[in-house]
Amino acid sequence: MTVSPISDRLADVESAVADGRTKIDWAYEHMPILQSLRADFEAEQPFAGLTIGMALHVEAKTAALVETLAAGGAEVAITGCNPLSTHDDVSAALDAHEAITSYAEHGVDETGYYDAIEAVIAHEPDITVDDGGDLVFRIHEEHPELIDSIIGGSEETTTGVHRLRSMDADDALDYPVFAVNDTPMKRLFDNVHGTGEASLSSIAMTTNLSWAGKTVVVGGFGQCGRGVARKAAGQNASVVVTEVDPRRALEAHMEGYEVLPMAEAAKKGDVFITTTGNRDVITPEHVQHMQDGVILANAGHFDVEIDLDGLADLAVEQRAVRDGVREYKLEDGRRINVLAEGRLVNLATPVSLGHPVEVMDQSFGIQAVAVRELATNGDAYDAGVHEVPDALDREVATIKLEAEDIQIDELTDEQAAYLDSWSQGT
Ligand code: RBV
Repeated sequence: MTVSPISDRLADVESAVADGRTKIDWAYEHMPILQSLRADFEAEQPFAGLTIGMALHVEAKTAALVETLAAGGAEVAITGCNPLSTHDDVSAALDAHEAITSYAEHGVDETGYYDAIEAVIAHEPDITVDDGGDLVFRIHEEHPELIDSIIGGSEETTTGVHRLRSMDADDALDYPVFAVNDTPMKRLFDNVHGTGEASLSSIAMTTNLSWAGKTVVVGGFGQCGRGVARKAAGQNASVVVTEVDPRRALEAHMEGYEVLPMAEAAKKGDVFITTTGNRDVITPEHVQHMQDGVILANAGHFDVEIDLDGLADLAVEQRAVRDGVREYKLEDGRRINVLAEGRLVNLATPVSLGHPVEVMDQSFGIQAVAVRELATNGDAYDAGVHEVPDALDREVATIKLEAEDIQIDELTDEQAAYLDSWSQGT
């Protein structure tokens, strides 16, 4: 089915556009990296004549990225990458821009979600920007005829990069895609601080409950898990970590967290937050061990980490107990509360705002330079997953340091020579 842009679907477009505009302006005001890149793009027009198709969480920071690309001459078509993370007013404000079409709408069902992905693809993008990989996968599955004219893509998140690498390993990825997630400027900030802060604040705002004195079980100790664990500990919670990788488990142990298998952690936790990127991290077997009133939340990209079907089978009753909280009542009376339908809690509760502006400025700064690299130098990259060139990561870091007025040292010639030489010992 064809989907029309969001503006055709809202009752009061004008007030939505005004509200969205206010949100975008606030975010952009705090995004010095995008401001700096936008000034360059306005002068150089690197995207003139190009169409960029995007599927990202459509909210204010993302909008600032989209407008930065449009300022560089791009036509942009965008939709969401999760049905619950879209802010309709921001989507409307984007759609009001003459070079931007936004199809994103909050709360669409699965059909509406994929129809909107199709609508973006119908713009025949030269470059794709994904968070989770849906555009790349859909194009490969349903529209392979477009691949020849696609310069390349970029991918925002761990799960998307993981999917792309599997595709690449199967020789099934037919255009180059930059792994934006894997850059230091993204991964060490957005994944750690962004996921940690936004997950905890979304859970706290949704439940109005305190972290202090709680036992928080963190599923997975990757970049996101360590952020969630660190911030929860910082809020005076006791933290338990579950892992499948022996080195990460040891790392969590050495950071001072208790490490347990989920079946054991299930008995102790008050709040469970999954960050693994894998399915079935919390299953009905785990739920059988849980205390009355526990809170289950997922911070991974897809809603597969908590087995909600299994939980529904186990429950004798279900009801909404607060906005964004669903209670599953078990036969023996215990209540299990699931936030945001098991979708990424940092973006998908009714009060979630996504990651803080500062970290998204970094991530989207990398997105912007990655897209610029494709537009200006795309021929240099073969089909497959590519690291973002380190020089681009440094460029974005340098802009940020300048904006923060932080000075650092430079290597002297002698130091540079020393680092390069293998003959200098004692
Ligand atoms: N993320 N986006 C936001 N626009 O508010 N918040 C988080 C936003 C991204 C983040 O970079 C992460 O990799 C991805 O969402 C998970 O879908």
